[in-house]
Amino acid sequence: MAASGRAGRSHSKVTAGMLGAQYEVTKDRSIRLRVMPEQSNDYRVVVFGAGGVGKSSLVLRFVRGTFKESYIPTIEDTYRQVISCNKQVCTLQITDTTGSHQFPAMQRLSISKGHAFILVYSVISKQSIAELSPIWREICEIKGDTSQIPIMLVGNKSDELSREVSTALGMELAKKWGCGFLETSAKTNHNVKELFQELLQMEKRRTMSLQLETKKSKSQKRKEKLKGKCSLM
Ligand SMILES: Nc1nc2c(ncn2[C@@H]2O[C@H](COP(=O)(O)OP(=O)(O)OP(=O)(O)O)[C@@H](O)[C@H]2O)c(=O)[nH]1
Ligand SMILES: [Mg+2]
Repeated sequence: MAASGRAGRSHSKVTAGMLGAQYEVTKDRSIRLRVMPEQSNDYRVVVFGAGGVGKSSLVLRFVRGTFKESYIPTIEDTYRQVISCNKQVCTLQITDTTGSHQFPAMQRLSISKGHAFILVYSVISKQSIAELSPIWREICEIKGDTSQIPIMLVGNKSDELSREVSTALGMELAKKWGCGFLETSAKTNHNVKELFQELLQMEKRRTMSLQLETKKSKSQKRKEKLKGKCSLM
């Protein structure tokens, strides 16, 4: 797919994260976008939500096990984890998006390429739950039938005491949208792994798990067999 520029004049190529897209800067300095073919053993999860609700914190807590009090707004980042899919090794690609609403074209592309979605609001901001509605509408518009798509609604910052959004309100919205629901805290690591586990379990077309089911080698099997037969004297 060529957005602009002429064929055969490519200068440099940059691969754009989970989208599998390549941007080519041509000699006349125009940018050409190429969407690469699907990588069948990739599973793409996209995280959406308003600025500052804790999208990056949740992803970093899950991927690296870390948490920072400081706030650096994101443009777009992609992280990769190896997981098990249909008893094979597969790559879980997590795209952490911007909360700034400045790049609607990027948002649409992320939705069309995404297999599953995490919609995050902050329990200390009523505004942040309201800001998810346009994203939800866009997912419905682009994907059509959302009943087959794993989607989790997430109320983050559950460790905070100054709540504006009750658990009941979050659950009600999730029921209305027909998606999963959890309250999390990236800060205290509450429900973070569970969030990704639940999302993968919602996928009906593949059997996915965060745990790798590796095949045991012959010598490992023999060792285990021997262990079973031995007893301590
Ligand atoms: N108390 C508390 N603070 C959190 C939690 N998660 C994130 N934060 C803080 O909230 C601020 C924003 O977090 P980010 O993860 O950068 O938010 P974001 O949604 O990625 O923001 P954008 O990239 O701008 O869209 C940071 O100061 C975090 O330390 C949480 O679970 N509890
Ligand atoms: Mg961020």
